[in-house]
Amino acid sequence: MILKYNGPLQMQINDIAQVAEFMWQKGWAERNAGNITVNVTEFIGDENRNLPAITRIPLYHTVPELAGQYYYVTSAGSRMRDIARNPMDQGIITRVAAEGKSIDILADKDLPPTIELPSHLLMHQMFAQEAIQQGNPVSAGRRVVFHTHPTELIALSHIRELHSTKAITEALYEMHSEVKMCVPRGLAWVPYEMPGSMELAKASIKDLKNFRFMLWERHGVLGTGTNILEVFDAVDTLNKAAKIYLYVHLLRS
Ligand code: 2HA
Ligand code: ZN
Repeated sequence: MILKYNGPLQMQINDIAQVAEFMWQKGWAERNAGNITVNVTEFIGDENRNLPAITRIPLYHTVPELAGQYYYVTSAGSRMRDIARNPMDQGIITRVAAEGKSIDILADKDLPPTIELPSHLLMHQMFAQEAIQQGNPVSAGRRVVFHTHPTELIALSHIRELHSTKAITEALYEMHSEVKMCVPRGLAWVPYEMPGSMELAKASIKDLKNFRFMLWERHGVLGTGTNILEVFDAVDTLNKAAKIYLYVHLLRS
């Protein structure tokens, strides 16, 4: 059996491809930088629900709340510019198996998922708990985990005076009035942890309830939300404010 690309699922995959293209064009995706996971359960359709597993991958951290949820996941080492060209050649559709102890790769190819998958699933688990608490289905909550390397925001993460959620948020709000409307809760500050580590995931989880976006010191941004294009737009707006910050400080120096 193969995945059937119904309209809604295809549109989700098209949006992911478009965002991957934007990331590359903006210079936020050098080499294999960045990764994306999107909960596509609402779009999978009856025709794909029972696809057999190509491969089963055990999870060290079980995610029982996510059992039966479907995700698009970028593959390990994939380049955003390649995902843009062919998102199903560099990414996979997965389903979390019963009890949340493993994930099944369903389509199209047997590719290893991003090494960030355990940390992304930890975040999706938090979104699921959030949705369940509010009496909503898991897939109706935040669906997107998006990680990228926006140059100017990373540059700002080197400035010591900006090393707090309050300081970085206020600096960006002051630079560009649009940011407050687009990211009303602000940008959470996360001190340096090794890329890809569970320490980084755990440090991020702490603020994920209250914040949708976070700045990882000397590394990049993590964005979450319901729609990947909106998540991208918010990161783009944050990075524009960071760019203005750098211009203003250049002009003043
Ligand atoms: O997946 O950006 O932080 C590549 C990365 C790791
Ligand atoms: Zn990264």
